[in-house]
Amino acid sequence: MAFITATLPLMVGLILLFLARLLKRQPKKLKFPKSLPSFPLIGSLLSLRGKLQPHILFQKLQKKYGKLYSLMMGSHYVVIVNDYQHAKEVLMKKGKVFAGRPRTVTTDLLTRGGKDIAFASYSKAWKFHRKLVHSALGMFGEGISTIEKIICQEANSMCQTIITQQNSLLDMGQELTRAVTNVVCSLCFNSRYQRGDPEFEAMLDYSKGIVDTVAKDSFVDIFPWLEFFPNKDLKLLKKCVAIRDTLLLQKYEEHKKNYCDESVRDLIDALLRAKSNIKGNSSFTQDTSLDDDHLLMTVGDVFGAGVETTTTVLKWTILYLLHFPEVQKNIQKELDAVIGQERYPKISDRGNLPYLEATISEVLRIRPVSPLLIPHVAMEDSSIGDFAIPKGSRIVINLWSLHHDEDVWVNPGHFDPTRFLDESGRHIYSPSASYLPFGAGIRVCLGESLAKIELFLFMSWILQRFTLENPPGASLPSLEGKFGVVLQPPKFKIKATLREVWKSCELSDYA
Ligand code: PLO
Repeated sequence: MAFITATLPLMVGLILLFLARLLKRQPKKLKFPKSLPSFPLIGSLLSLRGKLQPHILFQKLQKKYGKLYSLMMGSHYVVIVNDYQHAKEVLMKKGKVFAGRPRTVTTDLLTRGGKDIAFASYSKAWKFHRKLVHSALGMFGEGISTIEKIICQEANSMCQTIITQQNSLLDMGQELTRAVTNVVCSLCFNSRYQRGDPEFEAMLDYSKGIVDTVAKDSFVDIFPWLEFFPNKDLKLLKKCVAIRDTLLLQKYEEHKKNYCDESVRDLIDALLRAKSNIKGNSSFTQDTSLDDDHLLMTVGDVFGAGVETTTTVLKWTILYLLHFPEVQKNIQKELDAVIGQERYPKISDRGNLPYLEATISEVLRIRPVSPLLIPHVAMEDSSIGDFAIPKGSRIVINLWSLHHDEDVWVNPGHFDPTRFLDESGRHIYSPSASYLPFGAGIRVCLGESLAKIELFLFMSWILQRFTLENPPGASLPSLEGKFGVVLQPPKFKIKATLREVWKSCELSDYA
């Protein structure tokens, strides 16, 4: 009896422990996300009709279906995520599970069936290629000053052009595109374009064609069999991709001819070196190969992404400054106080210009470059929150919803850089986790730091010297974007005037 009394608490404890273990092992009851009505063949198309752009429509549908819901795009099961808790689970916590990419007709055309980085699905080979590009771009990491020099040279050349155009209306889009293109050209091909270069014009042309037709959930991507019917968009995309490929190949051949192991001049050289290292390595496998298609498509990605995204953000920034001249004045006040007129802005000024940094952050919030990111695919059966997600589901992160969430942001539709500043106004801070302009996790934007440096330097160079205004008498350009693979601002012209304080300044040319 005494034995039983003595061991009773121990036994009860053991039984409780056993029960607790058992309960823990019981899988959580998962449910499927609420779904939009869907029909055979057409899927949920009937609920997606109307004039609203997809990111705004998906945001609105939350009211009826909740923050996470599903729909059918033709025969594909798609889950839409509208809040940051679920978004972070997809991108970060379960990043590898959701690292797949869907194959679509248009992206397959652009990337030779997924031989690039951005649109290629997750695989060992993909991981290897991404690492290669990362370190190839990183080789400029030690040479951050090389990048700084390239950007400042382009900023200087752009400012020279603006000076000559002061009395006419200026399409800043063109100038910005050339400046940004030249930065990426230096990094990828060790070359640059002069104003009016026919190759540059051709590049602008094909890139516009690609942006207008690729990866925007067009019908042919939802119903792939449409590929076999006459299709104007697809014809344009094929033509533009062919022009791009000829150009890329030409650069590649030139590089192969002049390649020298000792001096790696740019991304192509770095990839060529990696290629020859791989060949010489006995542990070479299929997963660590780098064939010509992969190399070309990877360069195409870096080049395309480098140009289209940064240019788009710069255009949005200027567009917002036209609408909010007081923000422009504040930035100029800060530039005058920190840099003055004796020298040009440099990277190390970044920490001392919080208002400019806050303005760029706010532009990236209010008009994210990629409002729906690129869709992810579940590589195995999994879950998001309490929802079951079957293998093969496509997951769309609605970044627009995250950045315009009323529960998180005060008056999210309003442009207000000060939301990114602390109370003293002297330090930039992150007011919410519901902010992922570059995505997150293993597929986070490869060019994030380069982009941030470019945005900062170009904007500080321009605003140090010029005031940008809407042409007198003209109505302000719309702030509505056009959805596509990037969210495009409308075309607009501006009047740029050299600032009063600069009229008497003789600053030597940037060398
Ligand atoms: C832009 C047009 C180019 O001609 C080809 C190209 C390559 C990479 C794409 C880019 C385009 C658009 C922006 C993309 C980028 C890869 C990553 C980036 C989609 C289509 C974003 C915003 O995710």
